[in-house]
Amino acid sequence: MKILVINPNTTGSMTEKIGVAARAVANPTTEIVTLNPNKGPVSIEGHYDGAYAVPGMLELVRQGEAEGYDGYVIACFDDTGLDAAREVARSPVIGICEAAMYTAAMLGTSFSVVTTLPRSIGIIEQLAMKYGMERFCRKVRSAEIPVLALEAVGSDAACRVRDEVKNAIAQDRAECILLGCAGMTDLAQWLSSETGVPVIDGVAAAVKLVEALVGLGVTTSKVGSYSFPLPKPYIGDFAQFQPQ
Ligand code: 5HY
Repeated sequence: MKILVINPNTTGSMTEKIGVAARAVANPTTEIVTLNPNKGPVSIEGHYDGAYAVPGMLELVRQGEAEGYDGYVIACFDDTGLDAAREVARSPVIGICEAAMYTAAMLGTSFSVVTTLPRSIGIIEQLAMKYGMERFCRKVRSAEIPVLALEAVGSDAACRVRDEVKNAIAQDRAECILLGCAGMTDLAQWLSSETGVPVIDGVAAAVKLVEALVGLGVTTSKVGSYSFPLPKPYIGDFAQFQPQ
């Protein structure tokens, strides 16, 4: 099978890191392709960035459908544009936040999330409610680091994430920890061994869940919420995105 893993921001080093994590867990027969849009924010820190990441991300999903991809991962912990992507795709589309939450809910009775900036906390709390995970989610915490600090060699970002993970275990009674940013994907194994607690990386979890859905032979339902977009004119610069 062929899975397209999309980093919706436009930072290539993060896309490469995501690709390494995805290929590390993929089956040998699964081809992983990682892409990011050539337009949009270099990082997604809040709703406005997220909104302007969606057009470029959707363009990649539409191209993926034309090229016959079997499934998609949206590798941003805000699950940016997930529902819209499911409208344009028939193949399964999984966001890394939902993948991490569903996975953690099968490993313990509670989890906490450690994300980057405080402004992302509310977005992830809303996703927990959207996915029916509020009874598992103890707390969404911030390591108080910009997303791109995770790309800076020698930064203390990883240590700040580790410290907040330890706080979550000690203070929230969290039985699992979710890494609340795709840029943290390379920290999961280290933090799991440091803490003795399952630390879930949404990128890896999403890849395995896409493989599972493809293996089941199931695709996104196109009879309701995720029906293909209705053909209509889009005016101005967005004419290129209008549904056919
Ligand atoms: C992400 N931002 O996974 C999100 C998470 C965050 O550019 N990639 C981003 O920290 O808001």
